[in-house]
Amino acid sequence: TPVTGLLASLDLLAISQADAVLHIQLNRPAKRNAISDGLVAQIHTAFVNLPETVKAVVVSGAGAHFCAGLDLSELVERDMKGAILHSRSWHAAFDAIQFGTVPVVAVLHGAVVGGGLELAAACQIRVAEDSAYFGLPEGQRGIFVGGGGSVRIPRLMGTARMTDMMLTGRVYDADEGDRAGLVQYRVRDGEGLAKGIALAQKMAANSPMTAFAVMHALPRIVEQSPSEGLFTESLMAAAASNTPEAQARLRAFLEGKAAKVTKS
Ligand code: 1HE
Repeated sequence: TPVTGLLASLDLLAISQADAVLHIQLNRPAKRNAISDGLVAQIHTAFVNLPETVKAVVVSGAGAHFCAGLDLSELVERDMKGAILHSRSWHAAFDAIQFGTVPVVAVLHGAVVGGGLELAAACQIRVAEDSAYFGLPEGQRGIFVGGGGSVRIPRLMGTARMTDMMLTGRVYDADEGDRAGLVQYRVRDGEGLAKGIALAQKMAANSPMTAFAVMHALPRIVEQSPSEGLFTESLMAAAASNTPEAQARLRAFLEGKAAKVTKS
């Protein structure tokens, strides 16, 4: 169903909602979904204004590619302050994804390059179709990542692999990206959206407190010393289990009313 209100007026994003899952599609196919200043602003607006009925989001790209990265036609010479603020506007938008209200699945096909890979890296789950490929052409363009890539991408694939991609222009195909840790799921062409929606539906059915803990506590615990991390974990565990929803879910399992853990 089309979304009404503020989100409906975002012309660079096509937005629709089915039950608790919102689908946000980058919608500049003629420019291979290159991220202009306007698109960064709309991504930020969308993620800080998600309706309360939304419990998970799927992000995909219209046309033959997920995203060609920074809109190079807007790469004007800026003074130091302006350039930093430009990069910070990307950080704000992608932080609104990573540390937002609900988990996000990126469905990747075709080019996932530069800022497109930075965007994908801010999402919790990445699904790659056969056609997906990953590159960081900033090296060829004479620039550097500015959308959080140097923080997020090494945490997925390791510093050595990212260094190689940036210095040699190496491009990873979907299987290589999978093996390197860039994505969690690999599907055939045309199957990404259905997979992304199915995963989003599973995530939407979780306790909101669990989703919150995984999104907001886990990445921070990973940054802490083991001693601080263990203590933060205990605090988060205590907060999560002391909710009526957790109590009801535990009771349901003990009464044989909840699903068991099974293979696939
Ligand atoms: C663009 C952009 C763009 C396409 N900015 N206009 N990103 C890059 O260095 C990637 C540059 N793009 C490409 O390598 C290719 O376009 C693709 C592999 C993504 C797609 O190829 P293809 O053959 O399907 O399309 P195309 O013919 O190259 O492009 C179609 C149109 O989109 C064309 O414009 P037209 O007016 O001639 O039709 C292209 O100019 C335009 N287009 N990509 C502007 N990126 C916060 S820092 C982040 C830093 C970065 O992201 S650097 C990496 C930038």
